Amino acid sequence: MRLDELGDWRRTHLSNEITPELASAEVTLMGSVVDVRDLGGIKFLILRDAGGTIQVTAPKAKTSRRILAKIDSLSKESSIAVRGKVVTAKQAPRGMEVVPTDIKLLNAAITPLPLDPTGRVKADLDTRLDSRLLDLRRPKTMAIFKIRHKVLQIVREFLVSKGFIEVNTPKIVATATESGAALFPISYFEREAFLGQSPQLYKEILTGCFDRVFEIGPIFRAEEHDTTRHLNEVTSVDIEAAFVTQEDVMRILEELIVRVFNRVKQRCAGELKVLKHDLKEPNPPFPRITYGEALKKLDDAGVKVPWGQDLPTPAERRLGELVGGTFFVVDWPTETKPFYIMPHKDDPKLCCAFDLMHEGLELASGGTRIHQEKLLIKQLRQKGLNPKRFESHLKNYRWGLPPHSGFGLGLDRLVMVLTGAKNIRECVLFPRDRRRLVP
Ligand code: AMO
Repeated sequence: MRLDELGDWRRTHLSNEITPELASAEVTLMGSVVDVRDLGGIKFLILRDAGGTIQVTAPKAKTSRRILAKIDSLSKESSIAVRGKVVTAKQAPRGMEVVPTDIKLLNAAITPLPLDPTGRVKADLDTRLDSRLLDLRRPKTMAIFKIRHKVLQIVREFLVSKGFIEVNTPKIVATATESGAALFPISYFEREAFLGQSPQLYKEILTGCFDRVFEIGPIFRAEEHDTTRHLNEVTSVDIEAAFVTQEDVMRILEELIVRVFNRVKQRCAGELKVLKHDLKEPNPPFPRITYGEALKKLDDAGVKVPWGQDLPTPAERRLGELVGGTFFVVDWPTETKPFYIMPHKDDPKLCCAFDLMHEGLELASGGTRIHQEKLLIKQLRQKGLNPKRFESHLKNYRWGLPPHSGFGLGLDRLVMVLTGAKNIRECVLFPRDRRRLVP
């Protein structure tokens, strides 16, 4: 099929900008072919662009043979440009339609497609992820990523308003930070390096100059599990603040969560409707239960978790049912949490760490950090880590690093609960899991 050049054609309007005031105006639209229908005397072409869809209507009696033939030649999802006149039409889905004066086929899509982008033909998630571009043209998938985009804006607005500075730290690193989470080794010239598990150590150091920092970036976890809530590359919203404790950052997190739910409800009503998701806003203050209380509740419900173990996924789910809604788990065993978490002064078996749970899903974790070098070295040794390997980090503690606290919030999981998605893969453009490295 002969393709046309884009040439000097440029889009004048998006489909959602075609309003009654534009009646009789000449417009140029650009997008993809959703469908072509022939209803006897009229040919209809539905065009989709970033604004939505619009009907292009070609009455056979008034349209040139060349344009009619062109419409006939268009396969679904082909990339096109349409020049035409805006006409008011009560029967058209938007009340307005465009009568074409010229059409360009810019790139043709194959037939049949591996996936139906209207979403009418059901496909399993793997098939959808294999053809992600087509999947992303489905209204429901599109709605998830529009919400994700808004969440990022809301989070940035909020943190900046609280005095946080956005930073970017290296993702190629020399050491582990999160005990329990495995590292991805990479070859770094003649040395071994790793993909960063968390910006943890960098964000802590940066409190020594910027006072309050946040980073939204990828974290890598070489974990084998294949669940609906874990991936090997995720985006985390990390914050760290000087001169505050766990209590203060828990309040910041609570305010942030409430803000995000509220603003998404306000600003993404259309997307939530497409997703048929009735978003329930969590009520502050979020209840707090201790790790010990959580284990007791689970034990009473017949779920045994040995003291000192992190909560496995089934226990998290059950705890979510038992407590309900959004809540904090505090007073974790020191042995369960990473080396940088401050042990309780009176009872060093417990530490100043918290997890934020939402309906049985861990959304965030954080705590008060150790800011004294001696104690940090002791904790490193206790975790079986060699302080020598952390020398470039430890020296910062000799330069008057302030007391500080922070948290890491899983963006993908947050988007899951905001959109009602049951699988984290729905909320990541190109997810990375145990089996998937492409697309
Ligand atoms: P943690 O390891 O708990 O803490 O990670 C923080 C949050 O990131 C998300 N997350 C994940 N989401 C999906 N798949 C995964 N494999 C995965 N791993 C983590 C979760 C989790 O709550 N440095 C600390 C944070 C801090 O203390 O500031 C850390 O990385 O939502």
